[in-house]
Amino acid sequence: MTAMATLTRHAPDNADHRVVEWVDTLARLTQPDSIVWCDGSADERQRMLDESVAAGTLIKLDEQKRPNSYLARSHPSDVARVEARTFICSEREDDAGPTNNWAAPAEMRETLSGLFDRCMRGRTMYVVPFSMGPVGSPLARLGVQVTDSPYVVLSTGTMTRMGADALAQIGPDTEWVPAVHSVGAPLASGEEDVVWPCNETKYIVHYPETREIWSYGSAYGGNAILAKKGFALRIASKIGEDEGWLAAHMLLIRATNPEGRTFHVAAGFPSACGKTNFAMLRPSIPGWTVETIGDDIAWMAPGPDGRLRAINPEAGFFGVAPGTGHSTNPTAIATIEGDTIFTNVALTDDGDVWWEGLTDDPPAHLIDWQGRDWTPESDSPAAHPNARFTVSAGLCPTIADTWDDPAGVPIDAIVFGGRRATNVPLVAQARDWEHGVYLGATLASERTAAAEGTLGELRRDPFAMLPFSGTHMADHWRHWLNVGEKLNQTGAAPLIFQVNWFRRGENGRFLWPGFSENSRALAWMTERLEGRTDAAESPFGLVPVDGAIDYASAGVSDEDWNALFAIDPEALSAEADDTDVFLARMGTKVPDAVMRQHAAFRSQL
Ligand code: GTP
Ligand code: SPV
Ligand code: MN
Repeated sequence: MTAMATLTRHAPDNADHRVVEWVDTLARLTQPDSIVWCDGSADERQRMLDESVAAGTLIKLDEQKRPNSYLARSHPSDVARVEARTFICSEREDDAGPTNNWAAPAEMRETLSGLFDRCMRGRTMYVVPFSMGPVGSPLARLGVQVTDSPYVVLSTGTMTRMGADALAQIGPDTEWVPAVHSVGAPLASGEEDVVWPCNETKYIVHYPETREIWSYGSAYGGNAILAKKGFALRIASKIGEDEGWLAAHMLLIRATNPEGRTFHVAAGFPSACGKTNFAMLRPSIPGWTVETIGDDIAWMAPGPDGRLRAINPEAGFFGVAPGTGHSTNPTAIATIEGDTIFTNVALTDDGDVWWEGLTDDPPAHLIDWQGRDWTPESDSPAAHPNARFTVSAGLCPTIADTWDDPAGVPIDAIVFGGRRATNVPLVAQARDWEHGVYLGATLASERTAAAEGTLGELRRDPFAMLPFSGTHMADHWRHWLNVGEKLNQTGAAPLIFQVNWFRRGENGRFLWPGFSENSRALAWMTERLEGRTDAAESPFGLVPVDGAIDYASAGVSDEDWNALFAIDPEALSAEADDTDVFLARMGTKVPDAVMRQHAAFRSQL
């Protein structure tokens, strides 16, 4: 018997033979030293945490200050998603569309076979079965990732339902998404490992038709936790289009008004634009509560009653640390008191963590995210701007008791938002579903540190899905129009809104205080749902009438309030011109409805 065959025999008895054969094939290609089938148990997790500490990949934080928590420091070149190295390899280029990098599948498979050849030598290959969504839910989907990164196994263990229960769901006829990941850093015999192995060459590759993911060279976030953006957005957006449901880069909340009426809201903002914060909103308005269901991804399908029902396919939060503090997001701070893996934050002298925005005053001395001494006089930030925490959703004090309901929750409102210094009002309601799709399709936002690229640059980010669509973006829009039509026929389609917390005044200051005060925009949306308040026409849709939102209690002056809704015809006309260019770039597949809505926008100016 060959060594490899011996290794594969460690597969659990109930493992589906297709999974076993797939693992076997990959083991022959990548030639790891050993194979571990992950069962998702607490013992297994502790063992991997201990091993990672011994290897230097994780630093154990002070047990009193931050129980059962760890710090990881990535390689300085591996700190965010690499959009330029992310590929959608559909059979036809036209199915990937102008917003995605495309390569012919056959060509890409050849490139990847070369890269993956013997790439796990000297390492362990972990086999990581997982369920996106509650195990056994009709809305859940299964996947198996192989990876040579223990950090990625630990992350996937938090972000998904990982282990034996998920594997047991895979029978001979079950669909599952195979995901292959390697850091691309084989070890020669006797070669000492580095703390964060990765490779300068990176490929994050998706084959939407065959529902496969291959990722090489990075261990960071969405590049490597393939269940998340790779599966739950890129592959799922294609599955959703084939099957009639929506995969969305959206948070999910349940809001309860003072009368006890509940509303479910899904909100799509681009990366690092406030989803986690809105998902954990602590309303400033007395009598309101907001509970968390998800902070990044929603899968939404028309339910048996014709209403749109949503699940959070994830099981944890991979949240942005900088800017998260007691005053901005106390719920997140409570969530990460312990049992958290932090990545690229700073280390305090007493074994705790710190990042810009955690406290008003920085500690006098820190070890920065690259392991260097840091003081408030240092001229680079102590934490990387895309530093993150990884923590189980169940630890969030505001988690809704329905967050893992296998049947999902019924959606009342859908919200789009971005970082816009100008033009876009604080809140507006789409006139109907078609107008809402137009608002989502033309969404723009300033670039953040969540991906490599030029910070602050204004770019189109349709549906907050620019880096996450597994299909042609215009097909994505048509699909949303189709789902809306179906909802309008059989049930009630949710109302659609657009928000902007980031409009700026003189000297670049934010006009709106944001965070807890965002509850005022949320309350207005629910009042629109209930038909309790009138709205006024604007080029962006329906906006609050005078007195509908108590902005004075949010500390906002009349002048700033007006500025939050100000219409500058010249600037809007320039924006409409830019939208012309953008829609032309999307090509001939742009639905007529979107063109019609754009013409209507222009005619309003
Ligand atoms: P991904 O996980 O990358 O998809 O991002 P996200 O949308 O969940 O982003 P998150 O909520 O973590 O927010 C990122 C940054 O936005 C943080 O630095 C926050 O401080 C900031 N932010 C969130 N809400 C507001 C707001 O209402 N106003 C302002 N000014 N900043 C905000
Ligand atoms: C995002 O960038 O939108 C994230 C983080 O949620 S990552 O999982 O790295 O994509
Ligand atoms: Mn995200």
